[in-house]
Amino acid sequence: MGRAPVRGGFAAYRRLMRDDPRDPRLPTSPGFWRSPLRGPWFTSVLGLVLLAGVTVLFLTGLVSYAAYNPDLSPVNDKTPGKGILGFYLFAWPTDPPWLYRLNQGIHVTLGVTLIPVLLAKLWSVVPRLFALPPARSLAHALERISLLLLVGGGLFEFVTGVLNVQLDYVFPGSFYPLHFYGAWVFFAAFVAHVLLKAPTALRNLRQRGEEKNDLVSPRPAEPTVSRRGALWFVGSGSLLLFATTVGQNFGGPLRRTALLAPHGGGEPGTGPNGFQINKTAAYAGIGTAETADDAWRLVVTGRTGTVRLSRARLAGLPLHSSALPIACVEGWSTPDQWWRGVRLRDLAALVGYEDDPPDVFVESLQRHGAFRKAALRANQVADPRSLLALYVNGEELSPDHGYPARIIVPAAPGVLNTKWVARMTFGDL
Ligand SMILES: Nc1nc2c(c(=O)[nH]1)N[C@H]1C(S)=C(S)[C@@H](COP(=O)(O)O)O[C@H]1N2
Ligand SMILES: [Mo]
Repeated sequence: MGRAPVRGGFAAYRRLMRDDPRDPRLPTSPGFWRSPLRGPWFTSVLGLVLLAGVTVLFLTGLVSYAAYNPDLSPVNDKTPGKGILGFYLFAWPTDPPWLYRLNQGIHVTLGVTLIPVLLAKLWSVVPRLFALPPARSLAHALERISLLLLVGGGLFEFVTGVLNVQLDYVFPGSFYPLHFYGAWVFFAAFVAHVLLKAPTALRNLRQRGEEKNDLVSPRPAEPTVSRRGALWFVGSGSLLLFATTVGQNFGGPLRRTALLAPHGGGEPGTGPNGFQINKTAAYAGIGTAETADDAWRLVVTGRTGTVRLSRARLAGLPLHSSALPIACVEGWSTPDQWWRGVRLRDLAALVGYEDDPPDVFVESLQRHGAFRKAALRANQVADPRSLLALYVNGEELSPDHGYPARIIVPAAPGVLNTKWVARMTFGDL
């Protein structure tokens, strides 16, 4: 009993090597693949959808990476070995304030929506994965290697992306390099593939698939659905994923439609602090003793030395309001919240930078975790909407949203909006 599969496997292997690789019982044979849906038209339609979609994913991904300002300071840089792959980095702007929210919303929502298209595309060409001989010529060998990078890279990017969005930090600290380097491998193979295949794909579309190719089964089974029907099926799957994901880009009732958005983290509850929480105070190990008024001091260092400010002193400084969202790399974002606090550039002025705010290095009370410190660039410090917030929506910050004080900067990714701030060091980084 237990040995049967082994012998079966061995027998199959012998058939493959000695007898006939065209035996239709083997996946190496075209006759093994019987779906009448496979063919040039079906593959080309899906391929062209992916051509547009993957290009947008790649570009929004690169932009998202630039938003971390990784070239500013090693603490922001999750991929220190990137070398020339960081050629395009630029100083992330503070306008429009919804820039990161839009970019990352598109990246994650589109990525999730394309999953059925990717799977259908892979299914449509799977016979080629098994085709023998492995290579007919050097050119054919190179093409197949590039296909392995394409398929492997594509699956890798979708899987790491979905895991990061759904399970948060399954890759402690290493999601960024994996997803970043994976993206370059995938996209390089993707570009090569597009250059090779796009002319054929366009021709196939014009000819409505009348032309035959190796994807067409030589002994097709009875169709149970038309090719158009199958495309509708894939499209409906995408639509369903879209409809159950897109709500995480919004607040209120729309957020509740995001059935596929991650759950089980901090429950936002209701009231002024009732918007999405990334890491709770409890998770970050922030206790009430260290945030109490008599214990907590903000330590600000700069050109003229160090000042220590109690929360009462901070609240006595000129306070300003700005309406800004929180937008996380994981794709969720909140609508604008009303933050109130001290301008970052006023804090810079306290330590000797009256008219020329420099970069700042921000540290949290939090002792462990990748996001307990971040660097902000001079343009972010100088923006009058950038605050060390004490209040949100007319109330004290809740512990989960960063009490006693948190950073909020327009257009920046959520990770730069450090919570439970303890120390700010101004000076060019
Ligand atoms: N100290 C600290 N600050 C932090 C984080 C953290 O883990 N620790 N998470 C960041 C991330 S990734 C996001 S998206 C925002 C979320 O802010 P919110 O929980 O108030 O919505 O906080 C940021 N600030
Ligand atoms: Mo985040």
